Amino acid sequence: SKISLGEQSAILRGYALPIEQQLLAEVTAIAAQAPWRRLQTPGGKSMSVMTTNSGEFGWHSDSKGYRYEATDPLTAKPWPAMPEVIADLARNAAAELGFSNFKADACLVNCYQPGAQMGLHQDRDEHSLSAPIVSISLGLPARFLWGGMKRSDRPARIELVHGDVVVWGGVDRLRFHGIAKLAGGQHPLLGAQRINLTLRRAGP
Ligand code: MD3
Ligand code: FE
Repeated sequence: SKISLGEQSAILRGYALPIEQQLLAEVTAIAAQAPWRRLQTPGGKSMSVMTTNSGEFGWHSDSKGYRYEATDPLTAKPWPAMPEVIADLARNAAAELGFSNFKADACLVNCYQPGAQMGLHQDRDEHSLSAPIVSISLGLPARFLWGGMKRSDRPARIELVHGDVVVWGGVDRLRFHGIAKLAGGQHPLLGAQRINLTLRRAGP
C-alpha cells in the first residue's frame, strides 16, 4: 500500500519484502568489503549508528566535515559496487512516485542497535537536490521523525517497519528528518538491529 507523506513523498509498505533475503545478503557482502564504522561528526562526537556505503560515492563525516567520497577512507579502496538488485528496487520505487529513470550513485547503509538514533537534520550534501531519495528499512521497527522546513517545526512520528520503502522528492527533499532512539527487541531475520539503506544521487 502507498501511504502519502506529502506531494511527492510516500511510504510503500512492504515493497522490499519480496527480495528481503537478497538485500540482507548484499548488506553482508558490502560490510565484508567496507567494514561498519562509527563516523565522527565535525564537532568531534561519535555517531550512534554504524555506517558503510556502496556505489560510486559514499557518505563520510569527520573533523573536516560532511561529504561524499569516491574512496573509502578506512580501506583506501573504492566503495563496493552498488548491487543491481538495490539499484533496481530504488529505480522502481522512485517511478511509483513519478520520478522516472532514478539512477542512484550512492547507497548509504546505516545500522541501528537499541539506543541508537539520528537527530533532526536535512540532507544537503548532494550535488543536485532535484533527484529523489529512496530509503529501505530492514529489521527492528523505528519511529521516523518527519519535520518541516525549519529545525524548530515539530516533527510527525511515523513507524517504519521491515520491508518498508520510502520515497522523498520535490518540495519534501529538504525537510528536516531523523530517527528516534531505537527501542530494544528481536527481529526474526536481523536480531536486535535495524538496517536502513538510503539511495541517493550524490554526483552530477
Ligand atoms: C526525508 N537516514 O542517513 S531514512 C540519513 O533511517 C537518514 O537511517 C534515516 O536520514 C535512516 O541521512 C532516515 C532516509 C531519509 C533520507 C533523506 C530524506 C529521509 C529523508 C530527505 C528528506 C526527507
Ligand atoms: Fe537524512
